[in-house]
Amino acid sequence: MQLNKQIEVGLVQIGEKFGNQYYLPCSIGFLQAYAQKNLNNPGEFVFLLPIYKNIKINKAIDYLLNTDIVFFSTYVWNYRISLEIAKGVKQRKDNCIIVFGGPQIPESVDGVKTFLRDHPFIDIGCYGEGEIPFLNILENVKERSWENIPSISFTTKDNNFIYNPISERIENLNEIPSPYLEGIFDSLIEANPQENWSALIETNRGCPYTCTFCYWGKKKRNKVYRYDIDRVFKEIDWVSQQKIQFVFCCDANFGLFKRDIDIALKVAENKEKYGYPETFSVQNTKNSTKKIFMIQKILNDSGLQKGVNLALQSLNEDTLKSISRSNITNQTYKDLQRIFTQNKIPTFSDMIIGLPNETYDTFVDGVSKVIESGQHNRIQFINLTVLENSKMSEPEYLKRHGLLIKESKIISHHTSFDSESEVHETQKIVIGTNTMPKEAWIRTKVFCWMIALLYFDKLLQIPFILVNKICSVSYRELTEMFLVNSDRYSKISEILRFFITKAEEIQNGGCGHIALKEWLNIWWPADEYIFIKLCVEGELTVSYEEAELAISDFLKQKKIEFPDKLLHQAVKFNKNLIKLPFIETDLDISLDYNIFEIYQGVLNGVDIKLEKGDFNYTIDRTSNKWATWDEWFKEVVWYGTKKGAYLYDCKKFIDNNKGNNNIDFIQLD
Ligand code: B12
Ligand code: SF4
Repeated sequence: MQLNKQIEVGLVQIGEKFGNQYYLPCSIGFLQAYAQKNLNNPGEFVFLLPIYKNIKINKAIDYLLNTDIVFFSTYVWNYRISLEIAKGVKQRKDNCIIVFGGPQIPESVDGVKTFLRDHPFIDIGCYGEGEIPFLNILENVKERSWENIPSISFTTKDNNFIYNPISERIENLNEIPSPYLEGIFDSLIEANPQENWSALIETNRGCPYTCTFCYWGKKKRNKVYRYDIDRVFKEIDWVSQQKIQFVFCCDANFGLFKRDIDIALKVAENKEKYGYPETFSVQNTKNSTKKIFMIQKILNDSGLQKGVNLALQSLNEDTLKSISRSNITNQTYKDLQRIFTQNKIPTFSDMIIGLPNETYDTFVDGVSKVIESGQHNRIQFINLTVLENSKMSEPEYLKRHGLLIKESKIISHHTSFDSESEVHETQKIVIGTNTMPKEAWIRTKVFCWMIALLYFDKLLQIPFILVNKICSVSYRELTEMFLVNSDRYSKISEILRFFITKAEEIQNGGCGHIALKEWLNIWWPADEYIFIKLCVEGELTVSYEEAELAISDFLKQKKIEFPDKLLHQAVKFNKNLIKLPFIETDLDISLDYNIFEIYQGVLNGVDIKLEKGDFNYTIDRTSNKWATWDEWFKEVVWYGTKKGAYLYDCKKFIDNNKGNNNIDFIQLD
């Protein structure tokens, strides 16, 4: 390194494209902002614009070849591509210093030692908060002396491994300047006018909980430190002025502090005033019904959030204990579900497949209960992954719970199928445990896809709700009817076999999604793939016939009294409510039972009794129409996925519209 020349600093934080947007590379921005404020001689350094997206590896290497030092910000989604770029830079310029940081860098002595030995082209691995080490590395770059820098490990020239313990966290976060307000991203935005940026806002750091599957769930990250509210407000103004549509709040527990209500109000006020941000996505705090409700009401009323994620992960007490979440009560979940339903704010929930001490039975019973407590929009079933630095990644924990891990490709659903991607990122998926052996994991996974298809994609939600309400057949039993291979239901059996193949594929390292060029060229989750296939290939009718037969067989076998006509009409009604393209008319429909009222009652948490009579409805199939399959794939299946908004609106039939050209009529027998 020439001593009189400016030091060129390369920055890499590769993010994924969500829709048509990239996140501004926030983490690297924090580091640069902190260094620029605190460097003894900032003029000695030139910071290149960061590489923020997946570009060709050679292009990235060429871009970095003049640098003296390159910092990589690494997460599970950009780890391998970062390694490839770093290796290439080092091969072509061996005096360039390579530094890796971010949650992907092991914090334990053994972990980081192996990491550095496995990747000899990396000079320094940095764990934990990065501001102080980043600054110190730059201050010492000319001498290359890293001995006194906290939170890093490196190998000396004579091949000695040095581990410097992780430093205390920064208590006064206001010492870290805001990358947004300091203009760190201004030239990046200017240089890339084609991009539609999203932003991340951090109002505090830390999480008081200790969930074993989470990077944050460690004692050293337990204390929550806050930024001054003025600064947070100024950042919100900045994103509004930059016309940023999507903002994600990094806080692990939004709503933990009373001031979070003021923050939500400020974002809502800005949306009203400037039109931006359009969306503000937060992760709710736990155990605080009132604050969560108030915040979500503000966000939903202002259109900043469309639906609330009520994450619960598992309902099984033993599981909650073993993942250290027993202090996060499911009662809060239930209360919130009820309040949101009453206030007509849509919710969806997360449940994780493969957690310790979970069995097939506990998991699917849990799913049933979540639906019964009011979740009719969507449960997102998430595969458990083992994250670096989490409690779960420790050998003793893995052994104790018999976690079987498969390294498999990371492919997020609804992202573009990119056949030219040079590197595949991978994640460690749990595909079996002591209590859920591999076969049981497959059964669980298949159950999840089946209930997603039948219940949350709304194919059979109406008959399921009726049978559950009138005869107390659980949602588990209703779904398990479709998990039987039988010649009598060949279509259903074909779907079942497909799901089993996809689950096996995950156990063998695949992703379980399906991408088709002619279906928007994006990755579809297996249930949505089947939903589309049935619609596109005109197979809905036969599937509904089989479904009716399967439910009827089950009820007879169990000697459960349920009128055939009621079942038939519920199935047919449901079929006619499925949104489809190319339809130009509304549909009037006559039923002999108050099926729609009962259905709506359950969705809204109101008890309505079954009645026989003359019930006429109009299905509104013309307020929203889709003229091509592509439009329908996108607007209905993809964008509607979280709420499972796959059914048309329907209202009680008032005028006698029969004979009107724009309305068809069917009488169900
Ligand atoms: C915002 C966020 C997202 C956003 C987008 C992130 C993005 N693409 O930029 C969304 C919502 C899309 C997302 C999704 C996911 N996320 Co996320 N997400 C976060 C979150 C909440 C904030 C990250 C952040 O920017 N924080 C603010 C910055 C300043 O902190 P930081 O990134 O940790 O950086 C500091 C240090 O790590 C360090 N550092 C970072 N880089 C570098 C580089 C150098 C050289 C140095 C020295 C230091 C350093 O210094 C920084 C400042 O102190 C974190 C949790 C959290 N609160 O941090 C999880 C987190 C990053 N996500 C995580 C995960 C697992 C995911 C998912 C895979 C979840 C899933 N199962 O689907 C998906 C996949 C995303 C994808 N495919 O891109 C994990 C990552 C663990 C890992 N080893 O990578 C985290 C840590 C949460 C967890 N559960 O443990 N996520
Ligand atoms: S999962 Fe959420 S609550 Fe649990 S430790 Fe991680 S951030 Fe905290």
